[in-house]
Amino acid sequence: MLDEIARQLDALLPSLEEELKRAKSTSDLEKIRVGYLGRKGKLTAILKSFATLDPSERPSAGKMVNDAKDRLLSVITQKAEEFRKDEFASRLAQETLDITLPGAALIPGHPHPISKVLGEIEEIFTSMGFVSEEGPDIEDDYHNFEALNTPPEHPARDLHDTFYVEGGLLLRTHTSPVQIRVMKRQKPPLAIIASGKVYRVDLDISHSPMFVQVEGLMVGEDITFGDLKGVIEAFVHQIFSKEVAVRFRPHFFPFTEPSAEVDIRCVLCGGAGCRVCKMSGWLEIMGCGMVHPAVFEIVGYPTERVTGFAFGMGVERITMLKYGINDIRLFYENDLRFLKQFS
Ligand code: 2NL
Repeated sequence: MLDEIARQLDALLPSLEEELKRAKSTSDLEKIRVGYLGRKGKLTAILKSFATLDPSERPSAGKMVNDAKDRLLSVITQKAEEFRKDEFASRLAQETLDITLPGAALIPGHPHPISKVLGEIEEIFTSMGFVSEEGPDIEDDYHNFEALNTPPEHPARDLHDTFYVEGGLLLRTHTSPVQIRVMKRQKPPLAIIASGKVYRVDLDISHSPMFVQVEGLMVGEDITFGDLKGVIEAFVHQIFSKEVAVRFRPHFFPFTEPSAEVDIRCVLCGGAGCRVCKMSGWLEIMGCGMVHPAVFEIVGYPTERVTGFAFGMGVERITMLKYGINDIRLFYENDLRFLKQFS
C-alpha cells in the first residue's frame, strides 16, 4: 500500500512540470497550484487514501506526502518568481519615458494691449514730471460731479449715462475725482496724472461700459493755454509720431474754460479723407482746457493767483487709432488670436 502511495506521489512532480510549461501568467499558475495543493487538489486526494493504511504505516506515509509537497511547492515558487520578473520587466518596458522627446513649450504671457499703451502714456507724462495718482472706482456725487462744476440738472448726471450703486454712490464716470481729492489735500504747484477704469452707460463699436481713462492736471502761478498745447503736442508726437499734425478745436466741458478737443491728422489716410475720419481728415483723441475757476474755488485754491490746465483721454481710443482697430469690444473678448498680436 505504501508503495502505491509513493508511486502516486512520484507521478505528481512530472505532471506538475508538464502543466507549468503551459502556464502563461500568474493567474494560470495559481489555478495549477490549487489543482495540486488545494483542498480538492491531487495531493489532498492522496492524503485521503491514508484511511485505508495500517496505522503503523501512517508516519512514513505522512513524511512522504510532506516531502512531495515541499518538492511541488518549490517548483511552483520558482515558476512564480520567473513570472514576477517577466511581468516586472514588461511593466518597465511599457512605462518607458523617452527623455529625448521635446518638452511641451511654455507659452509666456504678455501685457494686455490696453495695459501696454497705458504704460507708454504714463511713461511719457511721468518723464515730463507728472506724478501718478490713484483713487476709488466707487465715488460719491460730490467728487464725481459737484466739485467739477457739473450742476444737478446737467445731462451728464442722467441715469442713462451714469451707473448708480447703493447708498447714493456711483461708478466714477471719469478719473477727475482723483484730481479733486489731490487738490483738496495738496497745495499748488502740482502736476499729476490720474489713470484707471471709468464707467458709463454706453455700448457700441467705439464705446464700452467700462474703459480706461488717463487725465492730467497741471496747476501753478503762471500756467497758460500755451503750456497745455506744448504738453499735449509733446505727448502726441511721442505716442503717435513726430510728423503728425495736431489741432485744438473749441469745445465745451463744465469743468474747463476755455475748453478744446484735440485732433490729429488721420493716421489712416493722412488727411485725404476716409471712413475712419469720416472724410474730415482729422481724428479726435482727447479733451482738454483751462481749469474752471469754480473748481479751484471748491478745492480752496486762490483763483486770483492760480491757473491750470487739465486733459482727459480714453486709452482704448488711443490704442485703436495706434493699431488700426475698428471695434472696442475686441479688447474685452479675450480672443487669443487678437491678443497675441501685442506680444
Ligand atoms: C475727455 C475729456 C477732460 C478734464 C478732462 C479735468 C479735471 C479737473 C478739472 C478740470 Cl480736476 N478738468 N479734466 C478736462 C477736460 C477734458 O476729458 O474727453 N475725456 C475722455
